[in-house]
Amino acid sequence: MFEAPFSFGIFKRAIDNGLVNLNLYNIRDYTHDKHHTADDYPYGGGAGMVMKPEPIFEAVEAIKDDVKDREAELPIVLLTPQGRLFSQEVARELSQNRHLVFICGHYEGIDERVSEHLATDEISIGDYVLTGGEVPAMVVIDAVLRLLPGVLGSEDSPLEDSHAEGLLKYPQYTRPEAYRGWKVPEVLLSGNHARIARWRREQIIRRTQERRPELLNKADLGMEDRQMVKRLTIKRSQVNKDRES
Ligand code: JCQ
Repeated sequence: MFEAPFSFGIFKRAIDNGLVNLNLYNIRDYTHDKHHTADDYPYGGGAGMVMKPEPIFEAVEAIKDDVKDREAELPIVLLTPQGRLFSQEVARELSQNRHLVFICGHYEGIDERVSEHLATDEISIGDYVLTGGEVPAMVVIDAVLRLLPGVLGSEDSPLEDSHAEGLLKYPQYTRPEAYRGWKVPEVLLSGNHARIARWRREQIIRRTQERRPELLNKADLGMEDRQMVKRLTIKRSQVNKDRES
């Protein structure tokens, strides 16, 4: 499951250039019985199986032994719907570590002693249920890797992402100038860079207010942006009034 996403493009290059290392540990390899049993019935009854603690503890202990760099902290991140919600801010925080360990659960859940006594961090990528922690781990790894120096060609481009500053991106266009009759906004062809910058900023604010209003309250906006929010809010309430009448 982990091979394909990191075998192409930017991440492949980062790995080939030695900027990052990804090591996979199979929890089943740390079982001791003939059938490599990693799960068992839940105490107290109920549907589904629960992952046993011993192979997970032993796998993580093997990782700790393999990590030579004893000075560095070793966060043990458990991907679970019960974790704190993942965000760009959490990605930035995780990206400060030399090493990260991700535990991917499966089945109906993991024995609670893993979260109590082994994991140092529990992260959820959102309020939905998946069949395992692998895809969430890939999401987190993707978001963290692209923040590491040198992983994206140009070193400072992650900061330019509008989601990095907590707002949605402005609409983007490339050639052709008209496609099936749909024209690129005239302002982008004007060559007037000040006008283009103003238009983009207005689009950012407008779309964020329409689609993700909660992001606007969190973002720390400059004076001009706050004035733009006010203007758009007034315009919108006027539009609504016109509709009602
Ligand atoms: C992560 N949002 C959803 C599935 C059990 C820890 O135990 C389990 C983990 C999973 C996978 O994680 C998610 C998830 N963030 O479903 C079942």
